[in-house]
Amino acid sequence: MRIAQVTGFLGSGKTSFLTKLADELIERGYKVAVIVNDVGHINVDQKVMSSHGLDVKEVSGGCICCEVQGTFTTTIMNIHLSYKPDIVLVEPSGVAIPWGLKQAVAEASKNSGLDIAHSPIVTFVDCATIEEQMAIVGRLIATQIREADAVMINKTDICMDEEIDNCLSIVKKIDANANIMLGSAMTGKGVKEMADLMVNQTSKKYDEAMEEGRFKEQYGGRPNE
Ligand SMILES: Nc1nc2c(ncn2[C@@H]2O[C@H](COP(=O)(O)OP(=O)(O)O)[C@@H](O)[C@H]2O)c(=O)[nH]1
Ligand SMILES: [Mg+2]
Repeated sequence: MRIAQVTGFLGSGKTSFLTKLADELIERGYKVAVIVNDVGHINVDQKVMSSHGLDVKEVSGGCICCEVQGTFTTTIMNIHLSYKPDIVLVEPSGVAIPWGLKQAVAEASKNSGLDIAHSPIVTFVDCATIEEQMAIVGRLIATQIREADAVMINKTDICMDEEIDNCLSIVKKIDANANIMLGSAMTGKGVKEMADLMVNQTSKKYDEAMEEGRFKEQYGGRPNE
């Protein structure tokens, strides 16, 4: 079983894109399940995805990466037992960071005894609003970009070439080596590319010492401290 997780701020297009991605993977013959993690009360994403006939499980009560690892393991076990998917797509809350997500999967893998492969973590960026978002939640977005295995610049369908170039340079300034894809959940641009990535590659291994060092550098302490 494979787990494919995305990050990206609220509204960047994760749900819209994952719905298209799931269709593509199903077309390729994979059995797909979806886990959404919502910190709010009404889970819109789950409704959208269920309406596409996807098997959606919800993990609520906090962010997957810091508070609900126990629940996450149970959910993954249950999905495995009841549905036996090839790929589980996970959309965490908008504040999740890749380090936490990798840790959650590593824990789930250890606790469940399941052999879980981890697809590259893709961070979604909203090309149309990146500038405003950087001004407000810049540090979070920078962390999401820096720790991701790949970055999807989404909503390119509504952006001019200059806006796309500007977004590219913002992302490259944060991580010069970022593996960047351009996409649109609206037109389906980038869906096949992301499906290839999810199916054929694995996430860089989670390295606690390195990640902690990096976290300290950025935030001056460890998470939950
Ligand atoms: N034009 C355009 N709108 C998009 C695209 N992806 C998502 N949206 C819209 O952006 C809003 C937020 O999308 P959603 O998938 O819910 O974002 P999430 O919060 O990251 O899951 C919705 O109104 C979507 O219809 C895209 O590629 N192009
Ligand atoms: Mg969503």
